[in-house]
Amino acid sequence: MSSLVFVYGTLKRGARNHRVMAGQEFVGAARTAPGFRLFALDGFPGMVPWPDDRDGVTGEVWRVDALALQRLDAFEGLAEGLYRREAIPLLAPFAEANVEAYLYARDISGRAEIGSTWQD
Ligand code: PCA
Repeated sequence: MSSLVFVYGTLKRGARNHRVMAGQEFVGAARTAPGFRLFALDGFPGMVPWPDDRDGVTGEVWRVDALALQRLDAFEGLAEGLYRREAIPLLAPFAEANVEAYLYARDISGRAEIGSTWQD
């Protein structure tokens, strides 16, 4: 059983925590549909739904196996309520695909907005 996951931050290729993706399959570069924004947290980004957004967020789609998904959930602090994993809409060629992403689950008030793309 595998899943498609959109990564937009430190899990991307060349980024700081990319090793967590080891052994998984890069599917392609992707952008979310409008309606999401990135905020700078403590050295990593958080993506949140943002109805006024027109640009979406850039990232990568990966196919991950069930064990890797568990590893990612632990890494992203799901149990601590840091992020939640949720299906999100992407633009073509992934518009019809069921793809999940880690949305920041805590309060972003006071955090700086960092546009559409995270650079490590
Ligand atoms: N890692 C996850 C969420 C934010 C982060 O730094 C990612 O790259 O998608």
